[in-house]
Amino acid sequence: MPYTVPKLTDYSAATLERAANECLSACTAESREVRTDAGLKSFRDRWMARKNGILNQINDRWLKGAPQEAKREAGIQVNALKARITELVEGAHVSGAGALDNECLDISLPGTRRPLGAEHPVVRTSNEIVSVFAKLGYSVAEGPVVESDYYNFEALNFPPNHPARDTQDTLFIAGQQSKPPRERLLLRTHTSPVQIRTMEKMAPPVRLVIPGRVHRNDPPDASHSPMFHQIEGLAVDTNITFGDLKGTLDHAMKALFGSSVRTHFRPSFFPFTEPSAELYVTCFICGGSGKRGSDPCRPCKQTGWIEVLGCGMVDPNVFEFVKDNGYDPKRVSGFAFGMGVDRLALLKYGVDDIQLFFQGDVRFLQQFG
Ligand code: 2U9
Repeated sequence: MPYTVPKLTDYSAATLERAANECLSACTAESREVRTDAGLKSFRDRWMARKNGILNQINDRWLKGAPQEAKREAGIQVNALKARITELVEGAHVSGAGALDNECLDISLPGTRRPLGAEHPVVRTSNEIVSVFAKLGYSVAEGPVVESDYYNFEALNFPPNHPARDTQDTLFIAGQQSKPPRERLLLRTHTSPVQIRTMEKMAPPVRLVIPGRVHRNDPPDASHSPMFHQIEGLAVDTNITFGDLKGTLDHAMKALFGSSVRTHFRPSFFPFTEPSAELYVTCFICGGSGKRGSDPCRPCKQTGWIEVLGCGMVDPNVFEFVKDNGYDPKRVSGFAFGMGVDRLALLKYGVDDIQLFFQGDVRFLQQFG
């Protein structure tokens, strides 16, 4: 006989407890008899339905029906009972043969493939470059993407109205006008601030390689993205020379692009290095001939040389900002370099549109799996 809610003859604690236990064991028994999904639904409705569910009937008959002096005890018992019943009903599931039908797994069906994915080509290129310098004893440093004007520009020898500031088209954080210029926050345009922060904390000698995301207010096109990745490096010690710079970078390029590549340094200018240079390597696509078979080599624009990075001797003015921590330009010297990782990944993987790297299109990315 299915359970029905009895009218209570008296509202003593003992009677209420007995009635509650009787109700609970009835619900437990019924929950074990659920064989199908439909059965589960009708079981739930029978107990929980807002209109005329058993729990509702208990409310009406036992709570509302209780005399004033028994209301408190009845309330306690009924609420405790409702909580247990609710737990039971929500925990109920199809059991026995029906459950098996539901639970039976056709192992002949193909499994759900969980593609593992792979390292993003830009990340892989970045890690390859970092590991070349790590093998040379360089430590990896990282820092905040939201930087202050001081660390992104001033401490790097960009005086306040230096034209290079706007060439770098900086993305400033809004609502900073009230702050002193050097404290204004911006999205870093290079990872160089990390070198300054590190030199403030670490006395020389220092060997650093700094990978990271940078931002410039550049309109996105096939070779520009407002967000891209850089790797910069810094070596400071007593009498570091331009020769050390050339030797280190020549070794690194051979480690990255093959021992046959040759390097070439062309004079250049950066506010934070003096003298400065751009480093070219023989094109690792056409081997330096500028030709791929009879076709012109596009990556090196038929020059046979590919520009990889900018570099130079750290401008002594930069050391002035960290002099108190042992970076006395009369006692130490250093070299630094910086490269755009995404551009190298484009060349390395023969991709001709940087946007493809950031659109998250798995059909494109899984090629690098
Ligand atoms: C300190 C001192 C010197 C970092 C350097 C470059 C040259 C450079 C560009 C490469 C491609 C930026 O992404 S890019 O457009 N960077 O050419 N960066 S020297 O010089 C420093 C950095 C920090 C304290």
